[in-house]
Amino acid sequence: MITDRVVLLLVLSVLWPSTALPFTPGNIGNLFGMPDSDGRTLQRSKRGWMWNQFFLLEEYAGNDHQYVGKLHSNMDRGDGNVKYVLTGDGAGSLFLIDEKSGDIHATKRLDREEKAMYSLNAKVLDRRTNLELEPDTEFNIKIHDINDNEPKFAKETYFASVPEMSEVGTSVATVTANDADDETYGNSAKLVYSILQGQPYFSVDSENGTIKTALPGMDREVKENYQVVIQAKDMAGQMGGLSGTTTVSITLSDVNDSPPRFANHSFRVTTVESTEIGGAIGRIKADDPDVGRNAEMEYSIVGGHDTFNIITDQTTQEGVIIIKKALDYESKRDYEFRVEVKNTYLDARFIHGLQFKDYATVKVTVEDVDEPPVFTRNPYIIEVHEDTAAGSFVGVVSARDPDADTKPVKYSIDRHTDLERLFNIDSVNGTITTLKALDREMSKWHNISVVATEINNPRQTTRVPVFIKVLDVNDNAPEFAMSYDTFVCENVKAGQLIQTISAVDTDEPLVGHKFVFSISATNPNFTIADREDNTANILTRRGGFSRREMSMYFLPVVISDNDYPIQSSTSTLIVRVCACDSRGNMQTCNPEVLPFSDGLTTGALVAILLCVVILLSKPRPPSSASVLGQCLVGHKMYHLLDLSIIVPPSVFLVLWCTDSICTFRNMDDWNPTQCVLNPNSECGK
Ligand SMILES: *[C@@H]1O[C@H](CO)[C@@H](O)[C@H](O)[C@H]1NC(C)=O
Ligand SMILES: *[C@@H]1O[C@H](CO)[C@@H](O)[C@H](O)[C@H]1NC(C)=O
Ligand SMILES: *[C@@H]1O[C@H](CO)[C@@H](O)[C@H](O)[C@H]1NC(C)=O
Ligand SMILES: *[C@@H]1O[C@H](CO)[C@@H](O)[C@H](O)[C@H]1NC(C)=O
Ligand SMILES: *[C@@H]1O[C@H](CO)[C@@H](O)[C@H](O)[C@H]1NC(C)=O
Ligand SMILES: [Ca+2]
Repeated sequence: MITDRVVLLLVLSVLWPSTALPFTPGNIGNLFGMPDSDGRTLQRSKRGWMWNQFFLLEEYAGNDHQYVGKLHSNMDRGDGNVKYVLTGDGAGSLFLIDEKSGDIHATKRLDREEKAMYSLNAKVLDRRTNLELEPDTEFNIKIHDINDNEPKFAKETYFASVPEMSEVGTSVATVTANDADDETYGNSAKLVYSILQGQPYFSVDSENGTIKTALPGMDREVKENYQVVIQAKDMAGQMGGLSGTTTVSITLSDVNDSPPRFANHSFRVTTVESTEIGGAIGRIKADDPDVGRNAEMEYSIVGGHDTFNIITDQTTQEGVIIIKKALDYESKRDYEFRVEVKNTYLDARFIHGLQFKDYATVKVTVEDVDEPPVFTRNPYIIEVHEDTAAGSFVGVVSARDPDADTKPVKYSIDRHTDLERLFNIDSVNGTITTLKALDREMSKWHNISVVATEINNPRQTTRVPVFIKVLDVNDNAPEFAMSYDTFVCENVKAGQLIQTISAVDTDEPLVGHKFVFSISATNPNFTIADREDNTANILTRRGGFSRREMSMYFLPVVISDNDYPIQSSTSTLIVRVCACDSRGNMQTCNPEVLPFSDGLTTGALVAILLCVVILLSKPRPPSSASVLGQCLVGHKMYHLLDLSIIVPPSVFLVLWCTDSICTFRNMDDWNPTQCVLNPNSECGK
C-alpha cells in the first residue's frame, strides 16, 4: 500500500549506456504523494502502481554503483532526523540505501533475463527513537531490458524443398529466430529477416521469415540444390542490432517438364526366325532428364503391328520389342515400324508448346535357322482292319523341310515304339505297311512314333505320333440258331407256313445283328418270307407233295449279316414229306431217316456208311463222284461222296460241302446228328 506520507521517487532511464537521469526529488514530490490541504491522501488509481516501481537498466557497465532512485518522506525536513531502511529481495547486498538521503544504489550488474523484478520494503524511522515515522511501504525494482541477446535460430541448417518451375512467390519454408530480450519493451527483440545468400533465386519475408521463390523457371535439371543463408536482426534491423543466421538447404523437386527423347531415331534389331512368340528380340531407349515417375515412359508401335509388340521395362524404362506372331524367314525377312514414346504421367502445365512424344524407326531383320521337318499332321490317326495280311497298306505320313532350300527328308519308325516290329515305313515316301498280320484281339491300338530326318543334317529330326487303330472285322457268318425237324404234308396247299427259322452269329457288332434270309427265287417248291426281325418263314409254293415222288427236300437258305465285311452262309433245311390227317397232323414220314441219337462212333459209322468210308491219296473233283447221301453236322449239310478210291483201313472221311470245297475230316471229330442216305444209292441198300 502506498501511504499519503511516503513518496517514492522514480528514476527512469531510457537510454543505455548513458547514465540514468534522476528526476529531482522535488519533481516527483510535487506531482504525487502529497497530502491535500485537509490531510487526506490522494486516492490511488490503478496507474498509481507505477509509482511504487523503480526501473533499472540491466547489464550496467559502469565501475561505480548504479544509481537506482531515491526514497523520500514528507516527514524528512532535511535535518538528519530521519533514517531510511530497506528490506526485501537483495536489500543490503544487491541494493544499498543511503539511510540519510534515501538514495538507492545497485551494487552489481543485473541481468533481466535472470531476474526481471525485485520486491523491496522501505521504512522511515526516527533516527533518535528508532520509531517508525510512517508505515512500511512496498515497492518493486524492475530491471529494464537492454539488447543483450542476439536472435537465435533453432537449427543451424534447415532443409526444404520446392517443385522446380514454381511460380515466383511460392512459399518454400518459414524460419523463425528467437530473441531472449524483452519483446514488450523497446526493439531488442524486434526481428527483421533478410537473405544474405541465395539471391536472386529466393527471397525472405522480412517480418515472419517466410522464404519464397524469387526467380521464374528454376530448373532442377540445371541446378538442383541451393544453400540459402537467412539473417535475423533485432533492433528492427537498425544499425547496431544483433543478428543470427541460419542456412536453409533448398532442393528443387522434380516436375515433369521434360519430354522423353530418342537420342537415336533409328534402331536396328536382328533376330532368328525361331524366336518364340512372346520372346524379346531387342530393346530401345529414350532419355528423359526428369526422375522417378516423371521419367516413366510408355512405348507403342504407331498404328499397331500384327507381328511385333513393344512393352516398357518398368525398371529400366526401356522399350522391349516382343514377338506377337511366329516369324518365318522363308516368307518375310525384313520389317520396319515406327515406335512412339511418351511420358506416363503428364503435367498439364508443361505440355503446351512442347511435343511430349518422340518417335523412332525400328528395322527388324529376320535370320534363317535350319528348321526340322514339319509333318502335315500331328498326330496321325490311322484305322486298319484286323486280319490284313503282312505287307498290307496302313497309311501314309508326310513331312517337309520348311527351310528356304527345302532339303530331302527320310522316314523311319522309332523301334522302341514298335517292339514287335509290326510295321514298316517306306523311307522315301512315308508309306506305312504291316510286317505281320494284325490281330485286334491282341491289341486294339498300335501307337508308334515316326521320325522324319533331314537327309543332309541328321540332327534335324521331328517325331510324330501315329495312332494305328485296329478295326474289328466281321469274320463269322450267321447260321441257323438250331436244327429244325421240318416236314411238309402230302396234302398241303400252296402258301402253307411249314417252319419259322432264326439265325445266330458269334460276332458282336456294336449296333446289333441284322440278318437277311433268302432262298433261290426260282425254287418252284418253297418260298421264304423275311420277317425283318432276324427270323423268316418258310412257306410252300405249291401243293401236291408226294413221298413216292420225293421223300425229302434239301432247301439251301442263304443267311447274311450286314457287318464289315458282309459274311453269309448257306444252311440247309431238310424238309421231309409226310402223310398227314385232314387237320395237318403228321402220321407217317419217309422211313429212310436214320437217327444218330448220341453221336456217331467210328465203328457205327463204318457199319452204316460202309461204302463212303474211304481213304484218299488225293481228292478228286466232286463232279466225278456220286452223292451217296447227306449228313447234318451242326447246321451244315454235308454230301457224302463216293470218290471210288478206297484204301482200307479207312481213317478219313471225305465230305463235300455245299460251297464246293472239299474237306477232309478225321472221323473222331466228325459228329453228325443226322444222316440221310439217298434211297437209290447202293450204299443205302
Ligand atoms: C508471412 O507474411 C506474409 C506477408 O506478410 C504472408 O503472406 C505469409 O502468410 C506469412 N507467413 C506466415 C508463416 O505467417
Ligand atoms: C544411330 O543408329 C544408327 C543405326 O543403328 C547408327 O549407325 C548410329 O551410329 C547411331 N547413332 C548414334 C548417335 O548412336
Ligand atoms: C512308296 O514306295 C514304295 C517302294 O518304292 C512303293 O511300292 C509304293 O507304291 C510307294 N507308295 C506311294 C504312295 O507312292
Ligand atoms: C494309343 O492312343 C489312343 C488314342 O490316343 C489311346 O486311346 C490308346 O489308349 C493308346 N494306346 C496305347 C497302348 O498307348
Ligand atoms: C421241286 O420238286 C420237284 C418234284 O418233286 C423236284 O423234281 C425238283 O427237283 C424240286 N426243285 C428243287 C429246286 O428242289
Ligand atoms: Ca519428363
